[in-house]
Amino acid sequence: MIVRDYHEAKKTNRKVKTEGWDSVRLALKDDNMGFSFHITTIYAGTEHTFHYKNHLEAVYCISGEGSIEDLATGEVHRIRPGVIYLLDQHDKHILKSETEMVLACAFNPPVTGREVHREDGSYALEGEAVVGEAV
Ligand code: 9YT
Repeated sequence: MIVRDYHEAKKTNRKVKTEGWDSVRLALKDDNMGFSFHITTIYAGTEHTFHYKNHLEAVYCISGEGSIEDLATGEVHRIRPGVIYLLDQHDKHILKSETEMVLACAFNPPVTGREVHREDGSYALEGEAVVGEAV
């Protein structure tokens, strides 16, 4: 059994931080769970284009308000506490926050902890060339 505390993990390199969001990786590939689990905080009033071409992702909103736009259809969905979105089609999307949003995220396959967002909004698969600075 593995037990971790978010409040401890966020003081370590499990926390990655960018200008618009931070994310604490509570479970990573080397935990051998078949998925990774993150608590992501999206800062208020920010907008992000993400496209996880190599991963499936589930995102559950714990707190905060915003929206997600499906870039394939133009459909916009409200995000508020209790809502989950499942990127079952590797859906390219824009996530917008009105207030700070705290999200619980699971990735399949699990991320290793070393990925950075590439310019196209995706994460590389393990072994693929990664261009950009580590966050
Ligand atoms: C909301 C969202 O897509 N979160 C993804 C996790 C975060 N970007 C991370 O841990 O890299």
